[in-house]
Amino acid sequence: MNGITLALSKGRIFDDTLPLLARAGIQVLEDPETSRKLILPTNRAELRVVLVRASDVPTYVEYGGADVGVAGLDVLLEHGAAWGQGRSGLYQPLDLGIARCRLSVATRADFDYPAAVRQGSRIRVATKYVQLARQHFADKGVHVDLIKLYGSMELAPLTGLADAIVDLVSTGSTLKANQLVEVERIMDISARLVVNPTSLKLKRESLRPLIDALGAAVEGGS
Ligand code: PRT
Ligand code: MG
Repeated sequence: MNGITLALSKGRIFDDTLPLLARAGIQVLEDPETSRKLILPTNRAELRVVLVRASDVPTYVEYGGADVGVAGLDVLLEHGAAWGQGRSGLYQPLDLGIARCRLSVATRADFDYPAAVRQGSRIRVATKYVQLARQHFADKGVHVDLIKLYGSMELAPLTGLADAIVDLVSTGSTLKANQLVEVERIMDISARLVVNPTSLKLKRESLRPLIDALGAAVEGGS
């Protein structure tokens, strides 16, 4: 593949990346919400966008299915932790400052999380982010049983599946609508640009200007 392939996920990553691309002079020529295509052309003949699941972006970029991608720090850290030594073979040149949220612990209002932590109780935690949750509670010296879920984490404390969840929060309205409270903030999250290191070497002449233009778009924005 001679041109550059950029991996994005549909939804907030795509929506928040578009304005940055626009500031870099790049337009995606098809709307993923109406098109069924998974490969979208841009106004730059050498640049195409592929649509993948948010959690598949690091995998695509790592194995060279895409040269560059945009992924949440949550996805990158969880992927890197699973990969080993807390890092993957991805070059991470830019914090794009988009799709901002935080990774937090939430419980039912009637669950006394500080007391459970203080007493050294074993807490059942449901999450999509098993690696990040394991690290967080290990650092705190809290004993947890982790339950892996793929979605609707908010349901777990309401049904008695778990005492707590580790999930992303942005406005807090999802937690509120489900009568859950955020009891601990684990880390701030934003989306990052990730680049395949081999692509950067072999396609430096086209990749470097793209990275620089996106960097300038981030600086110029806000
Ligand atoms: O849906 P799919 O399984 O394919 O992937 P995904 O859910 O990971 O994708 P997507 O598009 O939902 O999220 C992509 C990235 O956006 C995440 O990896 C985060 O880095 C970032 N992001 C930013 C968020 C949020 N904000 C966010 N609020 N991702 C998810 N949420 C969810 C959260 O999980 C919870 O269910 O929104 C809900 C809470 O939102 P509030 O506003 O009610 O607090
Ligand atoms: Mg989603």
